[in-house]
Amino acid sequence: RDLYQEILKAQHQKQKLLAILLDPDKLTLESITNLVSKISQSPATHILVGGSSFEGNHLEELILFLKQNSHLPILLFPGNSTQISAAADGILFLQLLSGRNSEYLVEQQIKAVPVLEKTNLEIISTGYILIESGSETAVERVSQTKPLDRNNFDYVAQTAKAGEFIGNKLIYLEAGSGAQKAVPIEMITTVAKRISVPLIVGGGIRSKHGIEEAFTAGADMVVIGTAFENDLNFFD
Ligand code: 1GP
Repeated sequence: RDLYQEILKAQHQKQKLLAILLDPDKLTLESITNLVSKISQSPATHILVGGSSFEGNHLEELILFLKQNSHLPILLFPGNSTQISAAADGILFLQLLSGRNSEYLVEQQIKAVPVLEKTNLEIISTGYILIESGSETAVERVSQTKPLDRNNFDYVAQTAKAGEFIGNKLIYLEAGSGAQKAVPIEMITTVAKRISVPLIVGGGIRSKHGIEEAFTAGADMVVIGTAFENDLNFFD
């Protein structure tokens, strides 16, 4: 299975992708049975696993359980190099393009290499761009970086394009988990027009309308975390 080729194929066929983000920090292994059956009934096409702060405690168990009970591909969405498990299918190998902290531009990536070399994870280079969203988010706090101005569409699009030129295979526009305001729709349109690699959008999207708007604007994949965490019936 080649997850990136599947994403590209979906992009070309204009089939929109929906990822549910599970943060191991906020989940107990007891709650997960119910959660997995809800995910199976939902329109989700991917499961992302990760968070900004956890230290990878029950990551492996969580992923093994998900693998046994769901057919959806599982992509790691790591906050740092400790959040890697060989049990997943692939990893969004993130580079925080909006920030100027070398730790998240290259240091964590170097630390991850010896771990990744022992796995068969599909590694998908992803330019990760944090957008200002109303108040400080966990990504901002943990990475100690400033998000990009939510009104400067052109600079954000230029940053995304630089990621593509560097070799990022995906671009992820992130408002931050639980963000007050999601990524502006017009920004999604501007970035989607400028880049040719698939575009992921997430953070602060709380309604079906919000998901549809992001798709219409040009997002290839939308990520939903908090809305599903708070209401397991969100996708009903
Ligand atoms: C966070 O983009 C994801 O990295 C999802 O955000 O929790 O706000 O849905 P939410």
